[in-house]
Amino acid sequence: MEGYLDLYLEPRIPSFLGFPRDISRSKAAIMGIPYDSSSTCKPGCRYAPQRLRNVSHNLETYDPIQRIDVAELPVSDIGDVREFLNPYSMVDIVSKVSCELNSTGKIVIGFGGDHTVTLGLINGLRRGVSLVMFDAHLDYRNEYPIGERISHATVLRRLREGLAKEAVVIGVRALSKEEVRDLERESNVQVVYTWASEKDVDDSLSTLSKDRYVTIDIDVLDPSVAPGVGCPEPGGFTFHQLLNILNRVFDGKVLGIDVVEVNPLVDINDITSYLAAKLVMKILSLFFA
Ligand SMILES: [Mn+2]
Repeated sequence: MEGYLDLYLEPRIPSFLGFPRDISRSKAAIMGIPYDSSSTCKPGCRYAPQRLRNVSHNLETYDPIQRIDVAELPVSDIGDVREFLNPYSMVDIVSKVSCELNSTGKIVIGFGGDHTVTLGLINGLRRGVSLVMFDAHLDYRNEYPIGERISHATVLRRLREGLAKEAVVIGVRALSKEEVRDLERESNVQVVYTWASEKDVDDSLSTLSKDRYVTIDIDVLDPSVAPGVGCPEPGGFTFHQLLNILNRVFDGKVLGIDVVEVNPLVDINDITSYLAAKLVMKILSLFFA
């Protein structure tokens, strides 16, 4: 059990907000998963973890709403999981690392990578989490591309095979008719479209149990706000709309969280990396509020 952190992770400098690698005094641990083998539009999100770390040093760390300095929180940045091409080995390794962190009581915070990394992160925590997923897409295909069961377009489908006992998917606005057909047989997945009301969001979240895992595909935001994504989809949230919903998600206990699909190779002036870094800072202040 012990020792996966040393075996499978490489330290990264600079770390996110200068957080130490040592986990002995931290309550949350950030890990990067530079994996984008399943990107079907444009690859490049393997570069996101280090880009987020770099830009984090240009952001103010004081949160005027929670009145805390995020850089002073008990958080570690344990580095990046070594790179893998094969999705099965990636899921296996990420799951071992997230399990080790969880067994020492740490909140796990993952930086993708493409959305496939969520499978490994949750697999290491526990089976049967309540999933809150922010995504423009439903990611509920059975195979995508044909023959590929483990990819960023099948994540929700695979999670529903045991890892997530229920799910609320928020910000959806792009899905196939096959996904809609298959979803009609599902009683434990609720889809909250981008055009839904705040009450719809609250009603859906209120059905979830308290052990939550949150995954944020950054393409849930509007492409004008977050242009650096592989598959931009018009009609998304603003940053503040996302934060507003996240606030309500944190009413329940959150076991872990990830931010995926930031693609620095197609970004403009690092807008999306800055946004994702700021989002992680907001998430940290919610964890420690
Ligand atoms: Mn996704």
